Amino acid sequence: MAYSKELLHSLEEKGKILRRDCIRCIGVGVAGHVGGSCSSADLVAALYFYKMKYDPKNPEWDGRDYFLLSKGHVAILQYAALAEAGFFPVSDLPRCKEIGFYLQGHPHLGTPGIEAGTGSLGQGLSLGSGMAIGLKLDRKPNRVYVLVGDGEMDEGQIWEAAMSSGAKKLDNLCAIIDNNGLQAQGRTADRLDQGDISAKWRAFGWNVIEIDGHNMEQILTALDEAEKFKGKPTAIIAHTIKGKGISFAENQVGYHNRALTQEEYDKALEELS
Ligand SMILES: Cc1ncc(C[n+]2csc(CCOP(=O)(O)OP(=O)(O)O)c2C)c(N)n1
Repeated sequence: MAYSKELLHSLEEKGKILRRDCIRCIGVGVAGHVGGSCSSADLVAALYFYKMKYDPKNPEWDGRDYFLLSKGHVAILQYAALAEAGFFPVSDLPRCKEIGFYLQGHPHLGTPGIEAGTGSLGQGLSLGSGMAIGLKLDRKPNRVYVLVGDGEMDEGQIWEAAMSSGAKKLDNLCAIIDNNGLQAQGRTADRLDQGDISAKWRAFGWNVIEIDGHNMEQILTALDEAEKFKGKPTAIIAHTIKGKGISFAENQVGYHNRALTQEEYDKALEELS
């Protein structure tokens, strides 16, 4: 499908806005997940502002699609998307992680638009798989999207969920793998070499699409193809850059979860403006 330049540009801008919101959320002097938020920002922008159906005034709307942030440590990115979509005020974002506040360090039920508590890595795809089975049993057209980290794929539970979702032909389920090549303390390939991940997902019975996770046209094409594809769940392997959009954080493992100095904070916002 051909997408208009205006659409692609507005979604690329959304990606930048989400990154800026994340930086404001993190603030100065307190650790926050800069790297993994920025690598996933374009994917999340496309989901919330192009692909998914939802109603911010009625988060429990029966017709909604489901999004699960399996890499729950980048909760700020989902909060940014939900706020920009109108679920709650953008001005609440900097209060994230305040004790007792509805925006906590990891997603939890009770925050408008959050479908499940995540953050203990490895669990989101199992949750999404169960939701997809439930929707099929109810003969509903809603779709389920799960964002998984490449480091997170070291968790065995991901592969249990991949195997059962493939076997059950859950074509209403789409896993998006943020393949930024880094995890908390090093390169994913050095910690545990996962080999050819496309071949692995395919072997588990999935339709696999590989894209540049910062190319909006490729992202939209993949999401549309995934929706059309019948008989198998789809895994979108998105090749991304950790820290994308912030020069000093790009591809730097040190910015996985880092407290920014005032200078870094200002520079990040300037670069994303
Ligand atoms: C079960 C579990 N073990 C450890 C952690 C701590 N942890 C948080 S993020 C992270 C690295 C995740 O890497 P990746 O999935 O590649 O995330 P990204 O690089 O996209 O931020 C780890 C080990 C956790 N949240 N859950």
